[in-house]
Amino acid sequence: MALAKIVYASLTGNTEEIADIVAEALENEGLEVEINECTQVDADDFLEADICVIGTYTYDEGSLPDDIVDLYEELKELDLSGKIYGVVGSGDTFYEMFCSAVDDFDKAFAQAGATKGAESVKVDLAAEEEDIENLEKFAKELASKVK
Ligand code: FMN
Repeated sequence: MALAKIVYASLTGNTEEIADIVAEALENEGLEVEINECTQVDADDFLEADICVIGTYTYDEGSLPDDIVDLYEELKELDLSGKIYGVVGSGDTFYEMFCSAVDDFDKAFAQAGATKGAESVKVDLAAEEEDIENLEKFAKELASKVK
């Protein structure tokens, strides 16, 4: 069975909830899913996975969350060729750099040689019905790449 690994950073719970939605949707596609908060894992844990997913919020003026910076730096140095990746996250459209951390991780995975399996999903604060549909579609697309 293919393994999907989801790693997330979340301060107030929105991204954690988004990661949980993706996890459930991937399980429904028949994948084995491991989900961890970013301080509990190292980037090279992605080497065991077939599908690599990052969930991140965005902080001050488009910064990465402090908790996920180390993982970001490690990720860029890995060789993830042959892996499928996707990135999701929460931000706030009030800010100019809406969900820019999602784009940063998109570039980091590409730099590591992984293949993008689905367009990133950016959520304004907490996921609502339409976001949940987008996240489920995201998961389906990722799963279709390893079947
Ligand atoms: N969201 C953005 O999209 N871009 C930003 O630059 C940004 N800066 C923020 C700065 C501060 C001080 C705070 C409190 C929030 C900021 N946000 C920004 C919004 C958070 O990303 C948003 O609240 C998100 O839902 C938090 O996710 P979490 O619940 O998983 O922690």
